[in-house]
This record gives sequence, C-alpha cells and structure tokens, in this order.
Amino acid sequence: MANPNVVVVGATGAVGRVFLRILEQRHFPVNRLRLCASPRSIGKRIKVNGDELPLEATTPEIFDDADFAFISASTAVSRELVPVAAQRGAFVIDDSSAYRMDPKVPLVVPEINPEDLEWHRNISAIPNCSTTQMVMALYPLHKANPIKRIIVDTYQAVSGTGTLAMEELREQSRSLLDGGAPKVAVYPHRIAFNVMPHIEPFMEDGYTREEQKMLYETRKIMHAPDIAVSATCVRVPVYLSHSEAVHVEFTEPMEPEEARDLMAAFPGVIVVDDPKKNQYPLAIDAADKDEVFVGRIRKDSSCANGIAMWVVSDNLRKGAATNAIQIAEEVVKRELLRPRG
Ligand code: 25A
Repeated sequence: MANPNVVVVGATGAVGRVFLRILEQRHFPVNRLRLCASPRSIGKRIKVNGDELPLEATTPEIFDDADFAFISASTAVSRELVPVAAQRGAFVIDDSSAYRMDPKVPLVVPEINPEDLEWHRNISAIPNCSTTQMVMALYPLHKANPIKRIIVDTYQAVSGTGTLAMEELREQSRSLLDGGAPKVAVYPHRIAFNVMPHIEPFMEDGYTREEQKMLYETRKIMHAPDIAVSATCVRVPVYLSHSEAVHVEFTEPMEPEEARDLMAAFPGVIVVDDPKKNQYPLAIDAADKDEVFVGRIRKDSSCANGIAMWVVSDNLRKGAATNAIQIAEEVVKRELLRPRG
C-alpha cells in the first residue's frame, strides 16, 4: 500500500509532541501529515522531519483523506471526534479513556494482544499509562503461571495530566523556593514538594477512576476476566515516568529467578535488578526510553505464591505515544486498513 496519510489531533499537547518525535525516530512512513489542535493554536507551526507544518482547525473534513487519526486531546474531545473520524474512513488510535471499555473497540498493547486488532471497526484504544507498564511486566509471568491477584501502588508523574500540570509544578516549585505562595489550579492541592493519593474522581466504592482503570483495562488486555486488582494511584512531583510497586499472587509458587528470566525475555521489558550495587529502575533513567524497566524482584513475604517488584516506564512514550505508533505499525503489517471510500 502507499504510505498512509496521518492526522494528529492534540499535536501541541504533552503526548502529541512526543508522538511527532517518535514518528521521526521510528521512520514511520507518512505520505501527508496534518496537525490539529484547539483554536488557540491555529496558525502556529511545528517542525516535523524538517518541514514546518501549520496547526489546522479540527474539522470533520480533515479526516476525509486520512488513513490514521491519532487523537490525544482530552476525553471530551475524543468522545466527539473519534466516531466522526472513524466514520469518515480513518483508522483512529485514541489515547483517551472514552472508548477503552467499549466491547466493540480493541484495547491494545502490541506485545500482548495484537490479534485483537483483527476485529477492529476503525478504532483502537490505547490503555491508561499506568496500566500499560504494569501489564507489560506481568503478562509474561501470567502466561507461565496465571495471576490471581495484584496489589499496586503507583507514583505517577505530572506529565500524565498534560502540559498545564507540568507548568504548574514548575511554577509552584519556583514560587516556593523563592518564599512565595504558589497558585493551585490543576490539582486539588499543591503538587510541588507534595504527594497526593488522588488521581481522577473518587467513585462510589472508594477507589478513584484511575484505580478502576487499572482493574478493568488489565482484564481486557490480558483476556483475564477473573484477575483481582487493588490499586492506589498517587501523584508525585516528578515530570516524566511513572513508577509502581507491584505485588502479585500467582496460582502456583514462583521463584524470583524465574520471574526475572521470563520478564527479561519479553520484548520491551528490561530487568535492572542488582540492589547491592544500588541498581534498580529510576524515573530519571526511564525518561525518553521506550522500554518498561523492572527491578527489586523478590518473594512477597506476606503471600505464599507472591512476588513483589518495582516497575518504571516513560508515561508519554510506552504509556501513550510509542504504544500508539506500534499499533499503527501492527495495523499496516497485518494489512488491516480498510480501503478508503
Ligand atoms: O480529559 P482528560 O482525558 O483527563 O485529559 C486532560 C488533559 O490531559 C492531557 C491533555 O492535555 C488533556 O487535555 N492528556 C490526555 N491524555 C494524556 C496522556 N495519556 C494527557 N497527558 C499525558 N498523557 P495536553 O495539554 O497534554 O494536550 C491537550 C492537547 O489537546 C489539544 N486540544 C484541546 N482542545 C482541543 C484540542 N485539539 C483539538 N480540538 C480541541 N477542541 C490541545 O491544543 C493540546 O494539543 P491547544 O491548542 O490547546 O494546545 C496549545 C497549548 O496550549 C496550552 N493549553 C492547554 N490548555 C490550555 C492551555 N493554555 C491555556 N489554557 C488552557 N486551558 C498547552 O500548553 C498546549 O500545549
């Protein structure tokens, strides 16, 4: 097939900008690339592959000659635009939570469930960033020894909330170091020099929506409807990379050495696990990388069949943009693009 036409909605956002960089880095072949954002950005330009491309208005017609539409603007924008783009013939890769649990929409991590793309109806969702890195680490273990229960505590970077949150951490830090009174706008509390056990709204069962996503998305991606997941999602004053303390209970006993070998052999996972030399995954080391890093792999002393570990990944890359481009690559490889018109 000829190189695809690609439309990126949210091209000025935290994920959109990384997406454009990864398109260049992976040499994803594009015929025509068009960039969209909100009205406040129309007319500005972004450099991609040496060309200065204009930011355009997001009209329904812009999807008419698109083969792929990548949308990372907000859940509200996705709710409105995803059906429009898909109906006009683009294969939509959506970064929001709007369609992830829709039974007609595959939710894909290409290393785990690429075959789910076969039943697409012009839309694939990508998982929440905190889910993606966890299932990348756990799927090779689950295949060998089915997982019964996961307890996960996350330490999530502010970039997961977008560009305004990154700016707010910068401004609050500057203001506090200068002895001023920081402004609080994006989060319910100050995030600079603080830790906040609250990501997304609280639900009736006391968990937040982010925590519920880790349960339902894990089950859908791994095709494991009985896995139990209890998550506590925490925002920390870090710019890039989410970290997670993960405790897993298996059906049968699992030795740390076996877990290490299984994860090290899985594509996209790197084991960094030599605590005596102070070697374990760090947010600053995972930033700007595509892999998921796992360390501190040990027996869970509170659970007969349990393993505990520490999982870190760049939330804007494997957690969002890289996963999206991998889906596009898989769609092309499997020849799943529907003929236009
Ligand atoms: O609703 P959700 O799902 O909870 O998502 C909330 C926000 O989180 C980010 C994203 O913000 C989203 O809006 N986000 C979503 N998924 C993410 C993920 N997986 C994620 N962050 C990390 N990981 P964002 O700031 O990163 O990107 C927003 C992009 O969407 C464009 N946009 C907004 N409305 C649009 C639209 N595009 C098309 N149609 C619309 N109706 C937005 O374009 C941006 O590309 P922009 O023109 O607004 O961006 C220009 C720059 O303006 C700044 N900015 C953003 N919001 C405001 C703002 N400035 C002033 N006031 C604002 N309210 C930003 O600096 C942006 O770079």
